[in-house]
Amino acid sequence: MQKNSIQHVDIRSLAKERILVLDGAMGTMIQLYGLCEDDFRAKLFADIPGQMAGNNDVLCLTRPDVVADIHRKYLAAGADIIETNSFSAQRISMSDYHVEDFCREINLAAARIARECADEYSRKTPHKPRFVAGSVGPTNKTCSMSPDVNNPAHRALTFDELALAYQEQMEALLEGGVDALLIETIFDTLNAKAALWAAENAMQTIGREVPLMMSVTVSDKAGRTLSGQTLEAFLASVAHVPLFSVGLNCSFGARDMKPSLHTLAQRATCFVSAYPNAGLPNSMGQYDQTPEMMAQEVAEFISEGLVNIVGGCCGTTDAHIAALSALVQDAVPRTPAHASEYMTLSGLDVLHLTPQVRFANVGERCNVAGSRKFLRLIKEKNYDEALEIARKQVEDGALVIDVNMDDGLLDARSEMITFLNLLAAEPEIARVPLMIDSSDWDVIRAGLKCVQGKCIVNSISLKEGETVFLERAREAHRLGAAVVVMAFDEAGQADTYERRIEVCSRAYTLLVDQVGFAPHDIIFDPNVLAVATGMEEHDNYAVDFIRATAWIRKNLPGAHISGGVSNLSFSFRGNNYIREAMHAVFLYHACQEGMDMGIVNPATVVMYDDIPTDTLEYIEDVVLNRRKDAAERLINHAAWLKEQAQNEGQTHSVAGQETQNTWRNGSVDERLQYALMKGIGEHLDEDLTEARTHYVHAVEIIRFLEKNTILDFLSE
Ligand code: THG
Repeated sequence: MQKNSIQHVDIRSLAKERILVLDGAMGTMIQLYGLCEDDFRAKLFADIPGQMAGNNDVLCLTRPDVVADIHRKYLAAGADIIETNSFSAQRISMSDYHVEDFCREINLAAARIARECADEYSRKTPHKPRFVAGSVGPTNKTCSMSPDVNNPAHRALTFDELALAYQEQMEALLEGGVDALLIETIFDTLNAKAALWAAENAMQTIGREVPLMMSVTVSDKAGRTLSGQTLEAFLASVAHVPLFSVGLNCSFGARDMKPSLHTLAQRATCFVSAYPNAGLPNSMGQYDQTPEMMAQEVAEFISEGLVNIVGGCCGTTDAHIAALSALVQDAVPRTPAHASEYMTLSGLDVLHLTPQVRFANVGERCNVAGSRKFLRLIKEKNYDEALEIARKQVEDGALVIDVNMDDGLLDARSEMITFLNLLAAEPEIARVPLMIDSSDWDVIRAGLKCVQGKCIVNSISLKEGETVFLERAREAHRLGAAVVVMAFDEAGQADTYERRIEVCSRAYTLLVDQVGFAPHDIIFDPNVLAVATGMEEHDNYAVDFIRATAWIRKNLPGAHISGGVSNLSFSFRGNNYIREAMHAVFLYHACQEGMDMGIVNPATVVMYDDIPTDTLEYIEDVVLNRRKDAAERLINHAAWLKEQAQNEGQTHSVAGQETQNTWRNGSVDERLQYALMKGIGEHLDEDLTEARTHYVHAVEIIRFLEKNTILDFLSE
């Protein structure tokens, strides 16, 4: 282990004892020195085109004296932790100034300057050791939003590109001797996940582990990030990494930060930091909150037990930090929250799978192998309508959406990326977590690298042996996902009770003991296989699944159980009523034994309690394998039901994918209002054509919608 610092105190144990003070703004202080283009440029960048002034990080190379002077001012003001002057020093941002090839040098210098100053003060005040946090900013590009309004699937930056840029920066910071890495001003969680990925790589390469700190900036008073996530959703997305601290910076000053800080303080299992701006910027874009005013607001953070680390962001100077240092004397630090014992997933919103959520339904319809319509739409590249399938599932109550692009005629990887990127731009869909479904690991990996939320991988298994299983499990974990484990091993698919529990318990031990998976992030799929196929050896499939479910619940604590429920009824294709009734019966029994998740059609309308007694008996005979001739009897009964329905001139066909939505039954005005509110484009052509016949001028349609839709919306 490399030893750069003179102090032997661990920042982690210190944070347990007292509230630590982080420094203030670097940029604000730099401005006070009145530097000009020549200061930024010096001899080193004489030949670089464009302007260099404003590129603060290069000062580590061209005016290290100024950077050191600022560090010393913050240390003298009482900062326990100073941040390196490296906020934008990765090649993505530095290429704006044509100095991307200097990133390593800038970061090395940034770390060394800060290290030297911190050590100097640690020697001066041995009772108060000082630390250096390597500053890692968000870059000027985002991984989960499109910069092109005409092409929402476009990304200016990929996860891999960003992770490489961050890794280069972080390796240099670590080599230069930082005590921690601070990933800050996070506005896009996917960028932040790339930073965490890079941090692990960098620490591995350099051979030194340091505490990781993260700080988010919220963009609105509702406490969401710019990329739309709530803070709880954000926490779920980064929960795979044991952080030293998580917190808030920048934003709208301390007062406005408080509600969000409450959320973090309540949930975060690590330390919490807050370093706000000096209030809101005035009309000149300057921050004029005095140190006293700011300290008054931050004092509330402390008295309410919300923080472990405080400091300043834009507009703060050493005077502000001195005021904060005075505040934390004898103050009591916040106690970290207990870790949740439940699976927590996220899209834009968080999903806690507590026991109150008795069954989490995963929408099965965005699957090219499971829906002819979805396959056709993807083949036609009609993504608008493909997205409608996702939207409808969310409207129908799906808590998670499964996405599968495995089809011989499709480029599954590229379709997965396109669809997930498009989905990210639809807040009503993107609010739910995603299940990334493929038999090709490359497709799953690519999918995970497109999504800011905490996803589920569907799936991994022991089919190709332990090495591949562990490799994929580790990668899924590092990318922050929960996993579905199919009951498969080297010998094939587990299709008996004994084989199912054998494979699942082996996988559980490997995941928990060797990969470090939390048991609640493991979902077993003990294989829902088709029954009533005419093959006797299939008759006990559902019974064995249900028995295995009970065993897993009891013996593999914390793990969840899921399955592809529609597989069960493949032999009744074409008879949706019987299929849905079979699913209801299967779920009724499996959920009693602990199945708590399932890939299903969320539009299902058949309820267990509504199935007529005779039909129920035929179906339970099949599902529970109660008699030898069960399948034959159900087939006959199904045929009889169909005949009856036809005679009555009505069908039992249920609200499946192809069925008209009820909102389509309204007047044309109502339909247009609904489409506008929900952003549904599918029927616009026909509806607008119809509306044109009701109004003299086209603009009247807009006036009507403006008036009614907005009012309806506000009164909701
Ligand atoms: N376990 C896990 N993942 C899975 C499955 C599983 N993913 C895929 C599949 N199995 C679950 N999803 C579906 C989706 C649709 C259907 C079945 C399973 C289905 N579709 C209709 C059919 O084939 O008859 C298609 C109807 C249409 O075209 O609209 O039944 O087991 N972990």
